[in-house]
Amino acid sequence: MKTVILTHADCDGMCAGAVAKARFPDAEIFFTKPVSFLHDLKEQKDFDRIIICDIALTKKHAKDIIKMLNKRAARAEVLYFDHHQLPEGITDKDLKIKLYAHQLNVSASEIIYRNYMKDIPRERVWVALYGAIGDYEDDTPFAIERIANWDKRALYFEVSTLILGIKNREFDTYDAKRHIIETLAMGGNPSDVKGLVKSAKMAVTREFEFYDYVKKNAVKKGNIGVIMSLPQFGFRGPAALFSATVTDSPIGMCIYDREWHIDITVRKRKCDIPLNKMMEKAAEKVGGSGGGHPEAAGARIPAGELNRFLRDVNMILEKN
Ligand SMILES: [Mn+2]
Repeated sequence: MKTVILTHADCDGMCAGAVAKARFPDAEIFFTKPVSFLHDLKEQKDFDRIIICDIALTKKHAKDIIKMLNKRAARAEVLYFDHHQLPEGITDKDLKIKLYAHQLNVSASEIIYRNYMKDIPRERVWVALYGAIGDYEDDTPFAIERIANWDKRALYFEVSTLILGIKNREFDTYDAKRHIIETLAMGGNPSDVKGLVKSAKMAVTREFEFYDYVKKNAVKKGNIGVIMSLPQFGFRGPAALFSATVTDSPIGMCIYDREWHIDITVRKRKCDIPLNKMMEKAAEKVGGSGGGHPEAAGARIPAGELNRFLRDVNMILEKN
């Protein structure tokens, strides 16, 4: 069967893709993301088996995507592994495909690994754990139990190599990421990928330098630490977190003011509200959209709406 794996290009997506590739070694790998999922799916016509990992269904495209997947399911085996919140009005039952394995608060890597674990080497669980740690979902019963089977310091070294290593442009291409997935699928580790450890070291050095930059430039807006328009690539999550840390705020945001819209990344230190819900609510109020995970989320809002957006987020924080 001609198989294609459509996955996300972040750590969890790559690891989920590697589990799929371990199960179906001849599969081709394509990267996609929620905003281009519909379009990318249209391109993948000639496959008998379509495996999708770690791709959220967006409010805007969910209905069209589901329609297309259900149609594809007549001719192809469609398997979808995901852990993102479904848009309102959509339920798991709307997907009439061979398998829709969907669970919140569990990494896509864990979900797909649990599905294929009987058919792949036991040690591939490492890949699942890298994905789980990468998405801050290593506190599930499954992940806790499995991490205890191995030297977790070695696991953290490997997952850090992966997460930090792909923050450099050298490894931010789809070809480089495909090579990493192939390595992991065959039983290699991130540190086996030539140049990845060095790349991770460069990234972590920049990350510490970068902390100094955030320390000097972050401002506190109500209960939010804010850092604006970073000069560097690939640090939006840590930047958001550091801006909370240095301003002693419960949450922090890294904000990019673009020409037509504003991109926001948010992280939390101590806050009980799920960040994805918070972003969705506040962003929609100003005509934007938001989402992600409870611990790590983002939003895109129209230009000029930043102050109103921050005020609304502060109101949500105060009410809690
Ligand atoms: Mn994920």
